[in-house]
Amino acid sequence: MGYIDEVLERVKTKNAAEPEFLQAVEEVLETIRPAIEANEEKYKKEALLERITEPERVVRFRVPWVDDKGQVQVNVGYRVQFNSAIGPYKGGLRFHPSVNLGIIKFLGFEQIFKNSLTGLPIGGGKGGSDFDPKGKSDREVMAFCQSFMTELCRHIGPDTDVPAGDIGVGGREIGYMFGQYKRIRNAYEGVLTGKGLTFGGSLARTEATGYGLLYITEELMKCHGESMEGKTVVVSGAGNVAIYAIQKAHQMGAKVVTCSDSTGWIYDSEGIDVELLREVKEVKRARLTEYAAARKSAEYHEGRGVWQIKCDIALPCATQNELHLEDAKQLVANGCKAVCEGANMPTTLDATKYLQENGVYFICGKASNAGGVATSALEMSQNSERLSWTFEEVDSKLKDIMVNIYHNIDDAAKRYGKEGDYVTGSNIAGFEKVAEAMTAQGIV
Ligand code: NDP
Ligand code: 2IT
Repeated sequence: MGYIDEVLERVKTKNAAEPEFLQAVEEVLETIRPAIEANEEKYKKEALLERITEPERVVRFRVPWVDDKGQVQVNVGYRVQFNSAIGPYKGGLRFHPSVNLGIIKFLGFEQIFKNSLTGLPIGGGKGGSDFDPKGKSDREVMAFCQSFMTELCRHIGPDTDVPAGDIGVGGREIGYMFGQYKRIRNAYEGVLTGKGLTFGGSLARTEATGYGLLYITEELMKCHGESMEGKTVVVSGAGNVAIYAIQKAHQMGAKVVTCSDSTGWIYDSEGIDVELLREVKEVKRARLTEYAAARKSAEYHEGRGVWQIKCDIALPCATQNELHLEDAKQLVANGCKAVCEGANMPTTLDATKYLQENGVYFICGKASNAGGVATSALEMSQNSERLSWTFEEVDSKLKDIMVNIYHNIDDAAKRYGKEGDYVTGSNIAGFEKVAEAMTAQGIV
């Protein structure tokens, strides 16, 4: 058995109850095979793959808080500090009832390679809780965030680990957590990103993941002799990533006809009205039924279904494993040309394979959604120099980063004779930098 297969077996045995983590590891290890085989003896002696698949540190803690009825509630908090070879741990916090250690580990593992692809000095980490912000009052959310940070603040710092948002964590939650960190540590520092603009946040961070997704999609299309103009786009999700992906797609002359949330989805033949969507989701925190009620051209459907709509480009922007093999078949049958992931691991492994084998250009999340964390790293730079850059400055850096990522993953795929396989290209390009840094730093 070769080195990769030995490690894969061991990872599967040790983490048998963590299917999402195993899925993420399998995708990376299977595709970096040619890069590993070129240096197999060296990597095996250094146990590089055993080290890269084992988090440097996992913190799990109790989060007690009091609800509006005076009842004490208890949630679980996590921070997985996965790899600090190229910089301080960096990655979001997810608040969602489905959160468990395996999900946070998969996200932390992905983050190592994504952060490497940005070209910026950030390591990989992720955290969160099984707390559900849905239906909670602002006071309850604040009570939870303060309790969560009371424990988390011992483990993070601006040069150690810098969390940010993810599902269920946006500007409101980051604000409450920043306030509590500052109060306990008595330090005004850039320990979180995605902060409000009045207390150290960066312009364009809110938009960055969605905008970055469209910048890389546009570059992909351009390099295949196409433009975004006039394209029909299908988007899933209706949160931070989806909203700004839709906005930028429209600015580029495409028409986005769908979005979805955890209960249903919208088909809007006139194109999604972003301002209305923002009002429903960002301001009212309501369901998409309110969008449909306010707009004649919109149909609301319960359940899932956006991938059945005919499109040129599909952008999954909700959550992991939301695009299955049967969805991939439908997309191919409808003539879809490109799938670029805004969410983390939204496409199952068999769906990915099917899309690639049927000539659909496919860019995986660790490349295509890297604009969010890249802009977080730009927020860290601004905090360090105690200055704020203009929206245009940040946005133009973001665009350069995304275009560079496209060419780096394209080149890496070509170097290993896998032209057009952007999953292999992303994983190899992300891995090479981290592996070199780990080797140089000795056995740690
Ligand atoms: P939000 O919480 O802002 O939005 C998530 C959206 O997906 C919501 O509309 C939510 O529905 C919908 N959704 C549908 N099904 C599910 C489900 N099973 N679990 C959770 N959400 C579901 O999150 P983001 O937009 O920030 O994140 C979306 C994806 O993008 C995630 O995979 C995240 O990891 C990834 N990502 C986020 C980045 C960021 O900067 N925020 C950066 C890079 C990746 P509802 O409205 O009903 O809650
Ligand atoms: O998945 C991700 O890259 C994020 N949720 C953003 C992380 C960050 O640190 O901005």
